[in-house]
Amino acid sequence: MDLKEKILQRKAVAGVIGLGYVGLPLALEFCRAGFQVIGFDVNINRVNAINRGDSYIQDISSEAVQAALQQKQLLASTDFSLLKEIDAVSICVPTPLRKTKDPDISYIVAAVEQITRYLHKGQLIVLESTTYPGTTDEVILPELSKTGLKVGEDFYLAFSPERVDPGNTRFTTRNIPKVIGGITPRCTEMAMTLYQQIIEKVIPVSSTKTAEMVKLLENTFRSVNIALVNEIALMCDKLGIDVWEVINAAATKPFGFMPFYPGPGLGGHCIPLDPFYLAWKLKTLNYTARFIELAGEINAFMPNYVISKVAGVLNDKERSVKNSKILIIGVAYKKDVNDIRESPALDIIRLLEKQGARVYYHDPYIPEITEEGITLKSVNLTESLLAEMDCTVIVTDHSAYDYQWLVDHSNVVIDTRNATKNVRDSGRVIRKL
Ligand code: SAJ
Repeated sequence: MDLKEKILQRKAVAGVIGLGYVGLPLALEFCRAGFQVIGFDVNINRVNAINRGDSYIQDISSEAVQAALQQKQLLASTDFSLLKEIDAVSICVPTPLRKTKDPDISYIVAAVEQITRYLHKGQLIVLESTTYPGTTDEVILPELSKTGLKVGEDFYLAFSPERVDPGNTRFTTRNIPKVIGGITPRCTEMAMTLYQQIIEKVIPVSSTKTAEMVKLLENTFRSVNIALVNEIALMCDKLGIDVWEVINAAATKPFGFMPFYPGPGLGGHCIPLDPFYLAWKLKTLNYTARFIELAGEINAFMPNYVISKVAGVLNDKERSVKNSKILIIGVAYKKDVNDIRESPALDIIRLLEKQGARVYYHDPYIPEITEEGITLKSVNLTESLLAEMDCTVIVTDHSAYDYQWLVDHSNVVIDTRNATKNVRDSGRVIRKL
């Protein structure tokens, strides 16, 4: 029976390498569609948690994992030799940046080395991790072809960008359209057949490079537009204009405009990093991606701008940053998520501590921070604590906060997210970005 038939008849065994915020939801969608699924991860704690029925991913309930286990459809393992049982494998591993802002595709390479060891006829491999255009056909294909098996005939290879938006309950793996580009048309067709079993809308494109570029356009679009609105915020500050009022009024335009909002900086494991995969690739082709570089500079400057606001309000009270008590409200990289990766709050804390401030933070999702040089625990948020603080800085506007209460009991508030837009004036100083 050929792979297509196996997929249609649910006889294909699906594999997912990398059981994080992309891989685990994907694995469960394959289970829900009736496939046998083996999830691979190098982290034994994650593997054991899944096999115990415990979810460590915010958007996935433990009950959903238990249901898949009870149906005997899901097995997690660190044993990559089980790849010999797999008919279709999706690679969902991290693609971070090195400190030099160069891509780190070592996780992809490690996964592909394992796949190559067990590659067999009729297998489909789909890379989902965000990477620079050319990774699939310049790095992965040569490795797999060392086996002597022929792509498009003996095995199939495609790229399909992950589009998971952490914390988004409206758009999930199942209903987010999936772009797919194969090395050959048959590769595209096989990958389409697989993903059509679990995702409502699947969009073919003409090559793996095209599919890789689609994702980078999506996230570069965000990074550049966020940087633009951050610069508009800097201009409005100089002009004495409320940037939030400007954006909300501009957003009444029913066409040709999409609102983005200024903030304390750019966080997360996608937007600050993905565009630099594209910039790096173009550098190898002697081209400078100027928008990406400029957006990176402006977004990276925003934590410094927040510090200047803190210094300004303290100065008005004839206090220095040094030895002042500063409370950071919300440290996750965006509202209502429990992820602190690349969060601008980390830069703000480091900059304040460097200037001798005594920094405290509260975040309902992040009990402690143990990032480079920062070891802090989330404080107990009380009226007396707020009264003790020289300045309260709202960095991440989690929905859980009562912003009226926060403002009423703080001495002075710096609001980097317009979270206090509905707060009744209690005479407290509120500085907005
Ligand atoms: N941010 C702003 N202003 C904005 C929007 C975001 O300052 O107007 C900040 C956020 O606070 C955060 C960073 O930018 O620190 C990134 O925010 P994001 O809304 O882009 O959220 P992410 O990083 O979770 O991006 C994901 C991406 N999903 C994938 O890469 C598959 C992105 O493509 C989605 O568009 C985005 O979620 C989304 O729409 O929420």
